[in-house]
Order: sequence, then structure tokens, then C-alpha cells
Amino acid sequence: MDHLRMVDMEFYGYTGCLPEEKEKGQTFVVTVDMECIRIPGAMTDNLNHTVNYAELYERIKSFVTTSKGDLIENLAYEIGGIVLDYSDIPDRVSVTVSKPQAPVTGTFKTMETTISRDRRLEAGFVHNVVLALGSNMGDKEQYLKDAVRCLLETDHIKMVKAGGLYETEPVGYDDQPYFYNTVIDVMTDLEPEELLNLTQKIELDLHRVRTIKNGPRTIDIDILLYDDITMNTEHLIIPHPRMYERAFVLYPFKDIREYDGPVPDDKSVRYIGKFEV
Ligand code: PH2
Ligand code: MG
Ligand code: MG
Repeated sequence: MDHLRMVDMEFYGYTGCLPEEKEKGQTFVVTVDMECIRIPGAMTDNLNHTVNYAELYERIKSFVTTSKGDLIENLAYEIGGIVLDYSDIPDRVSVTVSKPQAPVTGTFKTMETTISRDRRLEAGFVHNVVLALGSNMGDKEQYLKDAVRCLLETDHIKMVKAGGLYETEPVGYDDQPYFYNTVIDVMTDLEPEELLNLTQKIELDLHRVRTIKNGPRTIDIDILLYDDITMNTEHLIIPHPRMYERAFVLYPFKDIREYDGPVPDDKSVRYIGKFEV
């Protein structure tokens, strides 16, 4: 995860439950911690590919210095909304609001709250899913990337994390080229059957032709896990019934999830590098 933080910004504001707090005001200290998988500007060195903290600072300042609500929790929540509206880049934001001069008699350093907001959860992307991707025809890496792009373009899938990219020996049917495999951790608002319809549609769009079982394919997208459900219908078995036997699944899987179970010791799997989406 990449972070961009705006730390200990001091403002004079009027948030508070007591009338005197709303009238006289006091100092507020605000920290904003923005999180995303990869801040695009980290690679491109272009201000348009990140969050311009100078501009965002002005927005936060004008909000904090004019708000007259009761709770610092609500102030922090609203600042989180300002951040997520300002830029599409952060997936999550944590906002800490602190009142070092809160009207409380006694000794304390500060009174503070931290409120986190997650764009994916708020959009209803509440299901955690792991998908396996494989290709052994044409430009294999490009097919894997195209599959991810097609998934993201539907607006029903958000990336959480990608495993590494691996070159793997074919399993099941030998007389075919090596595969490229990876797995991705995503969040979705789709139900399992809807997700299957989507992955099958994308397979067809990417020229997959089903001929030989386990045979060559431009792209294969399999659902490995969906939350912690188990299901077994005509079309769909979750968890994927063979995932724990397959080195080409488990190697990239271990990159994204805790897994202590056995991994087939496999010289048939070669790490190629990061899977950059
Ligand atoms: N997929 C299969 C069958 N065999 N072998 C490798 N190495 N990688 C795959 O993705 C793969 C396979 C059926 O989907
Ligand atoms: Mg498969
Ligand atoms: Mg499949």
C-alpha cells in the first residue's frame, strides 16, 4: 500500500458540544492519511497523477474553520468525505482530529478521534474475492492485464492486491505451451453467479475458445474464494476444488493471503516478477 499523509495541520475551529466552544473556538489538529495500492504519480512524477496536497489543504482548512457541529468524530468523517470527493486516487482515508485545548479540567495531552472511510465499502463492494488468472496463448502477460482491465471497467470490481506473475508448466494436458499465472484479490458488489457470468463473458471477449479440457487458452479466469462461503452448484464450486493441489495457483496465492498449508514443491513454477496491472 502507498500512503500520502498530511500531518498535524493546525486550524482554529468552532466544533464542540458546549456553546462556548462554538462561540470562542479553539485549536484543532488534523492528520489525513490517504491510502491506495499504487499512487500513479509515484511512477510518472506528474502532479496530475497524485493528490495535490496544497489544494486539498485549502479545502480542509475552509471546512474546519467554518464548521459548527458538535462532535470531532463527525468533523473527521466529513473531512474524509472531502478527501474522497477531491480525488479518485485514495481508496481509503483515515482522519484524526484532535483538540488539545478541549474544555475538560484535568491533565491530558489531547482529545482525539480517528475515523476511516473506504471508498469500496461505501460503494457496496462488500465481498472479498480471490480470482485466478491464466493464459498460454499469444501475448500471455497482455491477456492477463486485459482481463484485469475488463474486470475493473465494469465498475463492479475494485482491486485490492495482485499476486506475482509466474510462468508455469501446463497441468492436466501436457502438450501445450507454458502458462502465465497470477491471482488477484478484489472487492465486488456482485453475487457469486453474477461474478461467474462476468468472468465468462470476459473470457469470450478475449477470444477464448473452449475445445480441449485443460487445453490452451488465451485467458482463464477462475473464482478461488468468495468471502468465506462454500457452495456447490451445477456451475460453480467455491472454494475452487483444485486450488490447494495446484502450484500455479498457490504460489501467487501466497503473495496475497496468509497460507500455511502444504504447497506442492514445484520446479514447474518460475517467478517472473511483479504483476503490474
Ligand atoms: N489451468 C488449467 C489446467 N492446467 N496449468 C497451468 N500451468 N496453469 C493453468 O492456469 C492451468 C493449467 C485449467 O484451468
Ligand atoms: Mg482453470
Ligand atoms: Mg476456468
